[in-house]
Amino acid sequence: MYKLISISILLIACASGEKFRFDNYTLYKILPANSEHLKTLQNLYESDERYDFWSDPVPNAEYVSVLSAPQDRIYLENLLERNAVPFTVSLDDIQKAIDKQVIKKYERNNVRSMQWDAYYPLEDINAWIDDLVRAYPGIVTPEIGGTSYEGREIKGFKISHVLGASTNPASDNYAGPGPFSEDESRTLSTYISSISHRIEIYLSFHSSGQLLLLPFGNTTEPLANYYDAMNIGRRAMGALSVRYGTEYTTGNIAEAIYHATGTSVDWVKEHLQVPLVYCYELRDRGTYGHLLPPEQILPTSQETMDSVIDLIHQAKRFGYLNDLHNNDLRYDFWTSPRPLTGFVNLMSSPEHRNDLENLLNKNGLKYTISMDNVQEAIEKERFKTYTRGDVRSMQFDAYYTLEQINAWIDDLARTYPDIITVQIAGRSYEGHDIKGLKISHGSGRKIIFLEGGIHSREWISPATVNFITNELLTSDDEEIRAAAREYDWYIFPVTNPDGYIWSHTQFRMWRKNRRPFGSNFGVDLNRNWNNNWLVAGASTNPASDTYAGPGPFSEPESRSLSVYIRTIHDRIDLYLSFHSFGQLLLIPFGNSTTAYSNYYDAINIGRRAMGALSVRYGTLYTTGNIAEAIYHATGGSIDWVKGHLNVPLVYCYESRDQGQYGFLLPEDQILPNSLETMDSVLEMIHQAKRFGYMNSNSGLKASILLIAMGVMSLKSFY
Ligand code: 0X9
Ligand code: ZN
Repeated sequence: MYKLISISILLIACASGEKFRFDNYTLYKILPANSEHLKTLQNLYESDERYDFWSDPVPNAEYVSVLSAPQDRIYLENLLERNAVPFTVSLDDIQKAIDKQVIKKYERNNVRSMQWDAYYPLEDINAWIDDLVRAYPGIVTPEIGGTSYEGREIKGFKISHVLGASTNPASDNYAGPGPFSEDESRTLSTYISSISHRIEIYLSFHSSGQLLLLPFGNTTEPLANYYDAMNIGRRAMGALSVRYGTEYTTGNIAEAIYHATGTSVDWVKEHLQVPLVYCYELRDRGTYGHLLPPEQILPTSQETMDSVIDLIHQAKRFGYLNDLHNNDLRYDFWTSPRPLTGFVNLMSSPEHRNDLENLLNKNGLKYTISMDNVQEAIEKERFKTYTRGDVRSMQFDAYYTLEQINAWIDDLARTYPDIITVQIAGRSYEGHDIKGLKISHGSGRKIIFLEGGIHSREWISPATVNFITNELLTSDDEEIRAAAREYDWYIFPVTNPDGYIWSHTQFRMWRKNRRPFGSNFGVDLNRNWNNNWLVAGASTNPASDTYAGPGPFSEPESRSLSVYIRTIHDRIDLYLSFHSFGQLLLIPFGNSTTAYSNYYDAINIGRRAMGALSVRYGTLYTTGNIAEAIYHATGGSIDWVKGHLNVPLVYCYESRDQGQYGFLLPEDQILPNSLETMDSVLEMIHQAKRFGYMNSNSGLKASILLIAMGVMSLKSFY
């Protein structure tokens, strides 16, 4: 957009190694009044390299800012006068304006020392970013958008609570030897793509001209949501004008400022289909141009901030920026929007299908229909009956009711009286036991805890947990027998009994418990635990499927289960929570990607275990932190177990599949899912030991011995 400084000047500057001085360089504000004037300026722009055009001679330009070297002034003024083009001199000697630009020093480790009426060097800005990250842990996280040609990081940060070129290298508009030929634009674009599915608004800040520009730079055609974007933009510029009366013009790039392609905003809009993309050309309108004086910095920033806030407000009014997942009750999200999996499953009733498809199309979201009629798949679900008193009648390729699972647990305790004791971890809202069992071959062992069925519609969860139980009791496999003997296993297949019953008898897709709230029912028991309760990914609306409840541990199920777990927590080495679906292995926490002490161990062990899971059928799981992998979601059981009880290894399985059947996983996949999961649990134990976890007493003795040897060798050293 800006034209070059004469080549000779640049050469002098580089050759001398000194900072170039602009003494007596003059800034002109030229005011073309007709097309003849414009032509004169356009000829000059295209053919004369001596002048630096700070703004372009575009049709309808109110003014054109041009910088001239002292020796070229006379030629310019003569040309303008000869052609009767009106002009004024804005700055007689721009070096004086440059000298006035106070560069303040940022005081390290003190984010409050940053001033808003000064310019800062890169070093200070980067130091300030680092300090922000430290000053706002969990809110501000550093982001590296790539690397510059000279090897500098393109540093940025994320704030989160829960987007007329030249082929002449001498030109200021030189587009480079090819698209993304430059490290800065290429690496930054790669970075932006990586988060693009979550970008709703992309703002690019430039100066000057007081313009708010919309893509594209080569066409004025109203593409995509052009009129929405224009409408939102103009309203926001109204908000910008309130404070100081600064007037901005909102328009399409090609229309407002000449054709210019290859810009960031065009790419972000076209390739990433970000809904709202704007380019600000900040103050002023040619008086100072790029040398905006310090006393205008703060006012410019303030009015811009006003407009950004209004942009968000208006965008919401026009149906953008809506967190459909936690706000729109018309759709049943079978999975939350998860960055790592790249898909979201949701179920729509017939009457809301059109609205949904329109919304998706409008935002350029691709989709397929996995199931046209969910009821048909529900009717295909077959049940087997468990014969009381006969533990062998339990099948592992079928789903069972709560009654049958509980009867089987009681029968197991009678069949294996020496090693099994029935455990009751409290009662549900409707008074059902939260029934589980303990498998123990002796006292004092470390505990592996299995939590199933906290979300009632995820039927594969209790089925898998029951399979593992059976394996621990009946398998001939040496590794399984050893695992059964080495640890105390505490197993609760259905931790949300009321919901589970409801999903069998009334509503197959029920997720929460069944406590009534007015005309609504149920709290999401995996949002009700007292760890960052209601911080992110949860709802305050009892009608929502992610309702967090009236308070942390407000629900009898989560409260009593947590009390129960606390009584044995110091022996728990591994806690596994079973959900479906999506094929993920998740680690805490639901609102932060900050690496806690054994974060990398947990990822390392988890990924190796998922390698083992994939052996049997090639099923692939992704291992990651909850906040990163599945969106922010707090108040979940594993976060509390890790955060409050400091259990070393804590994982959440999201079992099969990846959205083909979702919660309606067909019977012929139950056993395969259970088998591969069992493989992974064994590998998890194996890897955990290699990393120094889950070691029974013999392991402890070995490390004491090692320390003793260390002390002895130190002594001999001195
Ligand atoms: O959102 C959830 O509760 C789980 N996903 S699901 O689709 N089964 O509902 C993930 C739980 C992850 N753990 C925590 N958020 N603590
Ligand atoms: Zn779940």
